[in-house]
Amino acid sequence: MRKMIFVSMLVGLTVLLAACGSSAPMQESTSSKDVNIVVVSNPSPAMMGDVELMLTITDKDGNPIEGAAVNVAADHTDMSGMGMNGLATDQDGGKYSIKANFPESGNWMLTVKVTKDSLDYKEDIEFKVQ
Ligand SMILES: [Cu+2]
Repeated sequence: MRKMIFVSMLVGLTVLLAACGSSAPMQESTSSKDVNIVVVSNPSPAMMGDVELMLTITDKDGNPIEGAAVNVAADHTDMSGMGMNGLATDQDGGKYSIKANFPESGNWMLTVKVTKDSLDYKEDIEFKVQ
């Protein structure tokens, strides 16, 4: 519990510092670089069957985004009706992990949704399964 409070204070401080350090006017639109998502799979490259996806999520300054709700959806690009999704587990340090079972190889599309406070970010990431 104490750790959680510390983390949220740290993130709050980071946001404040970024806001003070920037002389640019506030912008409403969320550019695709406000949040960076890097996905690594285990095994790598991903194989058909059980795969662990590890996501590293950082803000535009490279600071980890911790304590966010991270929903990962996977869709088989070549077909419809093969979607699955779930909430990734927070591993601290801006890292999140989720296990998935890919029933088929081919081109999949991961849709990662990151929500935290006023942040509401979504990104599609192409993902190949061998
Ligand atoms: Cu399929």
